Amino acid sequence: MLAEILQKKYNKTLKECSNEEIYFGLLEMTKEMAEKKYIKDTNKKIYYISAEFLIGKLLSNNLINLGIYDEIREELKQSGKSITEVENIELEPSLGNGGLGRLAACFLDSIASLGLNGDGIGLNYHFGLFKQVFEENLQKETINPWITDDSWLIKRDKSYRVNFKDFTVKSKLYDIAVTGYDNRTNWLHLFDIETVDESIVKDGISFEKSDIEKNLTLFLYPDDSDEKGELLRIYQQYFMVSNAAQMILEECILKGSNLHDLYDYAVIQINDTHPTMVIPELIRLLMERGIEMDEAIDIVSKTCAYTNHTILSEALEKWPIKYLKKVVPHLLPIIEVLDNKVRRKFDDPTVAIIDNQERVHMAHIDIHYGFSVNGVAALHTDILKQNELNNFYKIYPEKFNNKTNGITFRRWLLHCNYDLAAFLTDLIGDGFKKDADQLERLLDFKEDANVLNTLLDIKHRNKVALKEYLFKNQGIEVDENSIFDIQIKRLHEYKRQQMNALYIIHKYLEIKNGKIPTTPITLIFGAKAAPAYIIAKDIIHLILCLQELINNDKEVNPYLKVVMVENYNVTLAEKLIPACDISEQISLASKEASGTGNMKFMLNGAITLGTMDGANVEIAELVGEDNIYIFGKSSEEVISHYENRDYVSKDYYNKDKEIRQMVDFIVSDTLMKIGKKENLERLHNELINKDWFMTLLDIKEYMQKKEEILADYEDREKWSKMMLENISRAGFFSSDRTILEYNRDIWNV
Ligand code: GL7
Repeated sequence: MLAEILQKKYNKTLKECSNEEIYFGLLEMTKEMAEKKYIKDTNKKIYYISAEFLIGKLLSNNLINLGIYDEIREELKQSGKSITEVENIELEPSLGNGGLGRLAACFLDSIASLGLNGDGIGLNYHFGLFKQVFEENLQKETINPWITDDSWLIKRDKSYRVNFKDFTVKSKLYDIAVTGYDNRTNWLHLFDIETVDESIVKDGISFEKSDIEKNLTLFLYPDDSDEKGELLRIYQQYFMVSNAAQMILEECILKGSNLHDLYDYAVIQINDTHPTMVIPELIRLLMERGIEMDEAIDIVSKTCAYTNHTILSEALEKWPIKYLKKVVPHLLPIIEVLDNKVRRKFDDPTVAIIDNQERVHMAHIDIHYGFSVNGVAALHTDILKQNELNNFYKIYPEKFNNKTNGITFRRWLLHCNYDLAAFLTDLIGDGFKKDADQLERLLDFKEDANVLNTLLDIKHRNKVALKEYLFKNQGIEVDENSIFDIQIKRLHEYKRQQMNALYIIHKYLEIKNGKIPTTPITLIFGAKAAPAYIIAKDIIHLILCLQELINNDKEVNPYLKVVMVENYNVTLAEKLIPACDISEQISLASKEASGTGNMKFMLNGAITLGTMDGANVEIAELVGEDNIYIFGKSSEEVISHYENRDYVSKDYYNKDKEIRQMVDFIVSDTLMKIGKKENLERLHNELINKDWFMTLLDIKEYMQKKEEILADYEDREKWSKMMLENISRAGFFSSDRTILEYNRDIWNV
């Protein structure tokens, strides 16, 4: 079939075609096949509204889900072509930031793969988050264009008017097909406007923030450190939800809803607080269509459900009323009524929607006027109930529920680790592809030396593949016979990349003093820092300086290597995860709501070194303490330190020589020669005088555990058994399981 398409499109045989031509041929073919699998149904539909969808490249994923990956791979091979090289042509859509956006993408995949009727709704950011480049050991941001003339985007003949205070815009809709694994197609709806002007972006990622008609969908999370930036985010959010609300009502009416029964036709999942304005917007639209306010509120409350993804207060949005007045004054009377109702019912200012500083707490709207509130891992949901949202939990215990996150095994096993998937299929059949729990069958081979050795072999091959990829794409050299210790995730102090960096300093000094590791270690990082997050960028600077120092020191580099990959994204994750030995999940307990990288690593046979935080807790329960390396203070201890304000990092610094040595190395002559004084001094000072995420509290235990896991790596048999345990128990983290739970407890479609 591919051959025919290429013949028609280019008048060439497969052999004669370039990788680019093959890619565009496959794109056309896949889009057509996907569209045919769309089922127009009249039943209730899930609408997953999210500011981010970190979907990654789509070609292989779609070929797998349409059941033709192996066939195409073979066909290409016959003609001397490689699917991996064809894949390289595709640009990764840059529509997300981190775990929250990747989760949304996994969820869409599972919804379609389970045959459920459900679409995603978001925005079509032209330049995405940003593209990270390193210059002088610093992160610089540039645009990340990903939209080309011929892409996965399908332009639809659909448009809505969205009214802001001073002007109106007309939206236009693009769809991306979401193919289910051996199942139906759903859609990811991305809204945009025609007037966006890419040429206004100058000098990295700066642009005039007040010209909304030109900049509305340029970037995801534009810098909001000033008023114009905050206003732009409100414009974006309202644009997203107004389109969503209009589309949902239109679709429901077409299916036969009289709007009084909206919740029989639609359920809306609000992914974090960015889409919260959909609640007042829907109320407004229902009132415009003649429904009384009280009833409209009731209808919308029965239609909307909210997921909380973090307890970090910086991420719980609170919009000043004065800004909302400048952008969407028509929502304010509704928000005020919602607030009044709450105030009349509950004599507790902490649950009010509008606070005494005239700010609107978006999460409070969701909790009062949605029917479900869920956290994303067991520990996180407990913390919401018992601490962060305790006052709400006391009012609405029935609304709170947990939905532990998951990942799609199509992308994070079948696609990214083809050899492992093939080996598992030989061993236990292919039932696990649809029923992830069947991975447990692998446990029957726990004592089988051949199987254990093959797991080690596959890991080795993946390390070689990563080595080649990094060399070819980033000019980085690594040793496939070293231990690959990997930390890849957004850069944030709570994730504590700085703790890992301090450990590197410790190792470096040890080696300098003649203590040589048995097996060389390669520490790999990948992380973007938010452009306005100064300390996060200083941490990147520290890691890059250590990379330069260590990789150029002949005394040290045979045993220790530091690699920070540039512009970490889904594509890189797909190469890094299958090659990983040690998975770093070292957040300060209580702060990582779930984490999903931890699950991807486990599934691919990496061993976790982590704290009892987020979903690590559930991983530990599943694999047992012999198959995971846990350290650090518990979430209770951490929360009590915050409540009593009794953590003083300086005390840890003063009382421990080893800690002092590592921390002070940041401002040593050795490092200052390589790095920037201002950045290194600021970070040094932050660690000693603030250390808000308690690096120094856990670092000694971390170092101890790391020595333990590194030593255990030497026992290849023991290690391979741990790998097998981890892979076998990963079934629970399939997003199919998560989505079945959402559907059972929340959506009921
Ligand atoms: C996050 C959490 O930090 C992360 O722990 C979680 O796995 C993810 C998906 O639920 O959501 N919250 C958040 O704001 N981002 C996340 O990745 C960006």
